[in-house]
Amino acid sequence: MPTDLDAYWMPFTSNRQFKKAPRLFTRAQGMHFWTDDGRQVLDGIAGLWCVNAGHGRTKITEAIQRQAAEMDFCPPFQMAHPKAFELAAKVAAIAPEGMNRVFFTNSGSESVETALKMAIAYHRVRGEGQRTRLIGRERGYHGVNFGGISVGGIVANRKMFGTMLGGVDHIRHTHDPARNAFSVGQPPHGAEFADDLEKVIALHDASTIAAVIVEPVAGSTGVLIPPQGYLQRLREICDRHGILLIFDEVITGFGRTGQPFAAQTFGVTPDLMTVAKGLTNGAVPMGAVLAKQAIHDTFMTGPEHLIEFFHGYTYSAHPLACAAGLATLETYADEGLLTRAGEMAGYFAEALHSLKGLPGVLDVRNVGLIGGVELTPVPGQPTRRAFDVFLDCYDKGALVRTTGDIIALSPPLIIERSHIDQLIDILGGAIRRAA
Ligand code: PXG
Ligand code: PLP
Repeated sequence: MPTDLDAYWMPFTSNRQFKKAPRLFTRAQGMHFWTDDGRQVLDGIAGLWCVNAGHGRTKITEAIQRQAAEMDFCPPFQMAHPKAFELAAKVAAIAPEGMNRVFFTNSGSESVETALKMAIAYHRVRGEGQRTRLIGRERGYHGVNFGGISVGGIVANRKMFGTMLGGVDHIRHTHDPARNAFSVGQPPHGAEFADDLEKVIALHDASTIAAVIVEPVAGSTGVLIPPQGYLQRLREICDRHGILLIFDEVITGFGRTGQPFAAQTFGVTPDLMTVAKGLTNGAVPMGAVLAKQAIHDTFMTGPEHLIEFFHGYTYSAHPLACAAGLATLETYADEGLLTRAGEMAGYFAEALHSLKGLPGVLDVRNVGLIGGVELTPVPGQPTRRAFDVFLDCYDKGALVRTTGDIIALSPPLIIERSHIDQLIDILGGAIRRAA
């Protein structure tokens, strides 16, 4: 245990509570973390929805080590290194049809900012510079930078930070427990929530709107699965009005829902897609925006010596990240991990839904290897019950994630049935004790 815990201001953490009883991991392998006092903890959330191939994968570790020794850094503006092109091509190869242009960032938040800017600039390049509005969704999470919190719909992430971006509006979320509680997989009711977009378009006029951004499955805000037909309807409305559709696949990308991307699982292709997390198995920070070729090509006009898109990061396509990404995609391919969530989904769903009927369980929802369990809040103390469950699970040897009074599960895609049994057993016990 470090002696001085003061200097580190922890992100999205109850700092004072944490520092009174710190939870430290010092080692990770496969499905597990180990605490500083040597306890093994089953990873129920793939680190933070990112370690899809499990921890400590030798191929990835060695690729990073080799790259660090060979070339630590390469400027990404007006210069490049081979692995950046190789990784972009490999990502494009598993992406939905036609989404074959890849812009690298360093996180999901940066991917979101990049995609929003790309959408607005795209319309301007095509002579529709008045299309500047961005439409998000209630309960959306798109990272923590200003664009992302503006289109995002989580009040706590917004209210402290002033007026944010102008020209942003929101459509309603799709959570409808009255009709859809305990749905297995995609809930049957709610395709019509997409029609909210028509209302927003009628209000602002389509000619002012650049893009709509949604998570195919809302993760951070408590695992909201898209109702059957909902994403299709959003796609149709966007097409009808010349509005770009952005899928934020930071959580759903790289196999989480049973296909490489949720766009493929749900059969709806967006125009732009943001990814991060699973791109490098969490081993080195990296994100990306995938664009339809036509969008990319629209920028490729004018004199060839001019920069086409005034945007980029010092660490875009960082060599260590590219090396990690290539080794990660190889690992996914070698082990069939990009479709494994589909194979495990049935067993996972059955185990998860066995929690129905436990005291305080309001809803259970799932898709692929994503699970959500919504609990009744302790009266007057929202988030308390889920946080108690989180602490209890950690004590008993399982890492889960909470948001509000919802428990989220998103285990590494290498998970075996025995791990699922253990995870649900520990979670069920904690829910009982928290009742
Ligand atoms: N978009 C989506 C859909 C996300 O889920 C981001 C953007 C931002 O990514 P970065 O890499 O900037 O964090 C995310 C991140 C949770 C949790 O427990 C989820 C995220 C991050 C931290 C915690 O739900 N998602
Ligand atoms: N701030 C300053 C002063 C900079 O010079 C730069 C990059 O050169 C940045 C911020 C942006 O940093 P990054 O490219 O890592 O996002």
